[in-house]
Amino acid sequence: MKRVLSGVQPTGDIHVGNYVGAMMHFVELQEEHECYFCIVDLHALTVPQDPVELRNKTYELAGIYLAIGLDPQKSTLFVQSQVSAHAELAWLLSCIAYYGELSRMTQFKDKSKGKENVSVGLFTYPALMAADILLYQANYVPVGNDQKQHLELTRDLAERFNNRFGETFVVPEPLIAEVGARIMSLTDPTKKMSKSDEDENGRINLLDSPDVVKKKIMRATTDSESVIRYDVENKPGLSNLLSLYSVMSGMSITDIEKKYEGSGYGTLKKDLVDVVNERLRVIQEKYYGLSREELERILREGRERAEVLAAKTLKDVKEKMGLAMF
Ligand code: ATP
Ligand code: LTN
Repeated sequence: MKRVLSGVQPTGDIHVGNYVGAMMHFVELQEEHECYFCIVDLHALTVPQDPVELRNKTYELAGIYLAIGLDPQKSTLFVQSQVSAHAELAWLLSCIAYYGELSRMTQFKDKSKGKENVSVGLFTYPALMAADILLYQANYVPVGNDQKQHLELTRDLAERFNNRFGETFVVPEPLIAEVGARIMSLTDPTKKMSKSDEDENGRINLLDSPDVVKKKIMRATTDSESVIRYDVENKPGLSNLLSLYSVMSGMSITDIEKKYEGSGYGTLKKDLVDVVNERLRVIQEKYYGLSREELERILREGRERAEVLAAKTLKDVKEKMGLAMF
């Protein structure tokens, strides 16, 4: 069975962009792959976090993993910081990575722009992400479009290591969906929907109430025409709603265009509210039925499984790099 690994940061509110761009695919993949999904709390620390909030968000994300349909019998769910091999391999890989290539990462450039104090961790973030993936010898990494460059770097580091020290790492492939890999902000469709956006109306959170979802979708920015047509260039707001509709309903964009031929934006938006709310209702019902004890038990078992595989790779890496092995 091919192996899959992905991670999500326990920060902000998990939104429909995270869901349709990445997390929804985790659920499909667990059926035919050996899956590892982690809560990347060490990545969260690259920008200042309130300690109490960070811990709460870790439980929240674990709950969301289960609520969307990840099954701990099929997938290994764990917290990154609880498997110390991640931090250790990240250091070793940061000694293989070049300063120049990390400087070219667009996420680093975006997140550091205009900030006076930027942590070193934010700069070396992609080496930690590479460690997450390479430790488990993952074949596939399901992510949203914004992570493409980090995946390319991970592949480069794996190949560089293999060339220098001998075959060690599987070179992973990104899995990026054709529709939904880049859901845009509802209020500014030129920006991606983001957890860290100050504008709460730009995103639909998985734990939003039906009323809030309705308000956000009905107010979403569109254009002044009234033709329902997928055209990212000229109609970015409407095209974003069509993508969301398509992935959430399973209908193709062409079929949706046909269904709403002659209808106005209001009709499409109202139906989209129903499609989204129905999906969120199922997720929320499950989410609010989970207990902290249950989540801790699942994450503890996940850590134990993850540690076995991670330790094996780390030992091999240290041996090959010439670190003391007695
Ligand atoms: P931030 O915007 O604050 O950087 P984020 O929303 O990107 O956070 P992450 O935890 O970094 O959240 O991402 C989790 C997963 O969701 C990643 O695979 C990422 O590529 C994907 N993702 C994030 N935003 C979107 C989006 N707007 N559309 C599709 N996928 C997304
Ligand atoms: N960098 C990713 C989160 C992330 C990740 C990973 C994704 C950390 N480690 C390993 C896939 C595989 C993000 O910001 N979305």
